Amino acid sequence: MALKRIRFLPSTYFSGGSRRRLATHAPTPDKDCRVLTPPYPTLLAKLAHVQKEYLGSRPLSLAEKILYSHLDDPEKSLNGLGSDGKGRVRGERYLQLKPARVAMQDASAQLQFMTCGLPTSAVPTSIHCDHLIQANVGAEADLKRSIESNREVFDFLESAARKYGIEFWGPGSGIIHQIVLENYASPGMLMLGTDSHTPNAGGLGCLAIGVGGADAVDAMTHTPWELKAPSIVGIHLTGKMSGWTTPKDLILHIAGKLTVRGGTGRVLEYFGPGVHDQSCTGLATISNMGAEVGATTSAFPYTAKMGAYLRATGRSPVADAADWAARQGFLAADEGVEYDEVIEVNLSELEPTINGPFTPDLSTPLSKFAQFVATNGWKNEVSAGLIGSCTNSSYEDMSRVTSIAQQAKSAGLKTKVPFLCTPGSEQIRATIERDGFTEALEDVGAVVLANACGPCIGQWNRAEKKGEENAILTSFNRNFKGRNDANSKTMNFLASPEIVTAMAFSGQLTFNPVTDSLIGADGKPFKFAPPRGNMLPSNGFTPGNQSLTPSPSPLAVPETEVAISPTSTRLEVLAPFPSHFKPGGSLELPPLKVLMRVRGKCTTDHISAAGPWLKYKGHLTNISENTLFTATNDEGGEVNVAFDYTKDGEKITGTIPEVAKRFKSRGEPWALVVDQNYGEGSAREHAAMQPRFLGCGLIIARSFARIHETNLKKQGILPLWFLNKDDYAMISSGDVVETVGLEDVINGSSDATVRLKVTRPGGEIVWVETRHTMSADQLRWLRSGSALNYIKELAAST
Ligand code: MIC
Ligand code: SF4
Repeated sequence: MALKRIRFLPSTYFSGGSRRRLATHAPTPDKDCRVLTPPYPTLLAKLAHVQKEYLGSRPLSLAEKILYSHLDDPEKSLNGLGSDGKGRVRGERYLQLKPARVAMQDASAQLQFMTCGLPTSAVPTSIHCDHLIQANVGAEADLKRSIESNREVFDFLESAARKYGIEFWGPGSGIIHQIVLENYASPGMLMLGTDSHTPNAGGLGCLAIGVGGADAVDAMTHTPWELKAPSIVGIHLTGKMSGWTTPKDLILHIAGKLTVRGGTGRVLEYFGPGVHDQSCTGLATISNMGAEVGATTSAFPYTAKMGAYLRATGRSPVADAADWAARQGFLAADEGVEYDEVIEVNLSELEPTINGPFTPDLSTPLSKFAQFVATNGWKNEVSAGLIGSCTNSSYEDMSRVTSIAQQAKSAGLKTKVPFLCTPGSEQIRATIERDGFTEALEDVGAVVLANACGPCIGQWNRAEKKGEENAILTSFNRNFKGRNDANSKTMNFLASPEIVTAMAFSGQLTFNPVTDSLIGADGKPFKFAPPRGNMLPSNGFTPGNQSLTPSPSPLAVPETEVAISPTSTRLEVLAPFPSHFKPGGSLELPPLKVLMRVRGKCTTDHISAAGPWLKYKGHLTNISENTLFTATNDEGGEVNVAFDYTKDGEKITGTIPEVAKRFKSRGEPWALVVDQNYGEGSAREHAAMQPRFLGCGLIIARSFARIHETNLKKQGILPLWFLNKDDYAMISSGDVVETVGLEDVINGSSDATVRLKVTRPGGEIVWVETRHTMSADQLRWLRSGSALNYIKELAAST
């Protein structure tokens, strides 16, 4: 008998007045740590085996230790290396890994997992409802409205979680990365999350990697998950931070140095005395934003402060086990390890930093920011300050921000502009409320939003400044055009929560709280003292509304009905993508017509916009209506314009999704030509699924961002890199592209390359040389039409 589906809505959640005040503040209970503690002896034994058989005595980085101890069958990944340790792994070998945990945000991998027909997830898994809560007036009303308007999706996610034995964190429980840090991350563990900021769990010494949903499905189905062994950049931290400088400033500074492409294919591994001074949550901020430089992830050695955080969050047994593993040398790099590059940062010299607008790597030290604003001729005006998000909503952040608010209050000041605060989790919300921070912030004008992503991902019903150029300051991690309020003229400057808060009291973009004064209510100059705070609450954390915490390791309830209405506009069963190849036919792609040449920055936000569109994440047909619609066409420079050509060569202009749909309706597969770092930003898998759904088979780029490139491969799109970047301009819309050599590559010929035969509308033919990055398995996905098709074929043949 099918179980009745549960309608999700924790009614107790809404009791109370305009400010939720809980009557009691019970301490956060101890967790059952049996599943949460990594099997350190097993991991160490695997590592010892790998070293003995394949690596010799070469000193290892921390990231390598964690990766190698999670290898599936070491022979498959490292064969031929030799026990003398000769032979390069980094940047060359594909590692077949067994991640220990998966976290999914909203509707991400569930639909794909469902099509595999397995009864339960192979590894502990959690679902987090955080991206769909729209910020409007404040936590309570916003949450209530968002639960109503997204009920169908939340019901779907809750029932999928129940069916497959997945821990379900419903709306209001918090943001995926904060919850993972508070509950699941542990030192030395390898985990995946369907979100690019999954590396946030690095704050606890976990090697946490952001992936698309199809990669998560690998881990959930016990299929080895493949990663090209990253190269390792060492970041050596010396000196001490002081005053206004925070971990956020460190990563803003590093983003400026490395740029949005500098981390691609690399792990950023921090070492040196400066690591041990940072709080666990401060390290989480740093690793969270490693995503902004495209890093695979960031790694930190185990520190005493990580142990303290584990104990404060009810995980003493995990801390004890990690203390032991650290004594065995597992949780830090070996002495004498060679990094591929070393970046030196003296924390004593670091100053508060502001990055933006429109890209997270445009980095300006605070002392030079006023000049930067003047040079650009921007209005000296901040129009809103936003703090929180998964990047910066720790207890420490909130306590330091509160110290600024309290100073302002005693000077009789209130924030001059809307000041919005997003707690990262229910535990943080409840703890900062208990400790009086919420009241202190509200007293000076803050609006506390629901524990969710909210304005960070465009879920911000912002009434002011529509269509107007304006500047906001946020403690978020991304600042692409239109991301927060759908206004492409809103400039989002990223800074520490402390700087955002101080500037919200000034309302001026050129205000420097380190040196400048404001005028207090008494008419006298008032200058902020540097913020102060506590890493952890002295009275412990309080969990808040415990009905939002799922019971640990739930058993799968296979008879649960996961209903998807055929008339739903929000959810749609996924139909497999057909293979590009005919059975027994050629293994070259069919001829593909070029849809457009995309100019410049094209992030996953450009390919599949967020905000209101997120509600269609479970419905591929509907969400595909936004495909590439903020991308710029290099032929003419217009946004959301593509061309179709009649047989007589007449040019018909349409929006990008319109023209793509026309190609699809004519059964014409198509290709895209794109610029540098295509698919930068998020793990948003739709940015790969939508083009594939509309008929895309090939994307040729000057370069790709890592997660997106893998997502394309998973969905059966071939990503190729121009060997000569200038060839980008040689291919135009309407040209027909044919692959030559793909068949040899698929057949395993080791030195084969893929060339492109480009036939222009007039019949002229040009050749373009490319480079591919496809592993043997990835070629199998391409052949099958998608990785999921391949997993199903494998399952059917065994
Ligand atoms: C983001 O910060 O861009 C997101 C929204 O969290 C994305 C996830 C998504 O787009 O589904 C991410 O970081 O991967
Ligand atoms: Fe949510 Fe923003 Fe964090 Fe992405 S970056 S998970 S949207 S809070």
